[in-house]
Amino acid sequence: MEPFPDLPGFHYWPGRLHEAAQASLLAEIDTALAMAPLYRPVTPGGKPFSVRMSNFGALGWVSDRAGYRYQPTHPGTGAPWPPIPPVLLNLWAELTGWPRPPDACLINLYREDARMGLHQDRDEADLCAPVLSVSLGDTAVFRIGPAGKGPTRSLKLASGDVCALTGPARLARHGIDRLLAGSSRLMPGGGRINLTLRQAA
Ligand code: MD6
Ligand code: FE
Repeated sequence: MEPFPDLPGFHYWPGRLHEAAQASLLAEIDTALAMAPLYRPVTPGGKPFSVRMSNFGALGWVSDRAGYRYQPTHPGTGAPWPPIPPVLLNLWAELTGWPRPPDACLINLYREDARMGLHQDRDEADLCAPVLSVSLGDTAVFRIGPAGKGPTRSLKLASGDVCALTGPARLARHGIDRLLAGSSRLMPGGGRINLTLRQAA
């Protein structure tokens, strides 16, 4: 569905992953994170993100004093990122219909007080390819508005919800205002994981 008629290209599939699928995806993420540990990046200005990050795929999104970019290895371990789980590749193919598979999947972990400022996803080579987002764990207040001037509005993203920025909404400004702590029991200790699948190269 397109929840905002004035933001065509922003697609939303509430509850797309059922509970058992969420739990098995979380288990796959936990296994992969043992090889590619979550870390706290800094902005180019040197400010730590409140979110912790890692990646799946041939390329991973990183940020440090040198800027934002995609790179093939984990900045801490120097090892390649783990492969993107097949369930996510299948979801991409089914929901986006894009002819190429994603080569990057950013993993964002939010604990209770983490948030993500309004931004555009524009570090990818082809800004026509969609970005697909999967949410697990606590519900988040997601904010989205047009690429240029124009009002933002919010939408709650719950565990199992999937959304996509495509076509005219590909460069929409978006971010996470806050989590609704305790809204899901999926993750031990609470918190939220967001996965964003992209075609980076
Ligand atoms: C988040 N999401 O949900 C942050 N980016 O934690 C994003 O930054 C995002 O949801 C591109 C497309 C969809 C998204
Ligand atoms: Fe984003």
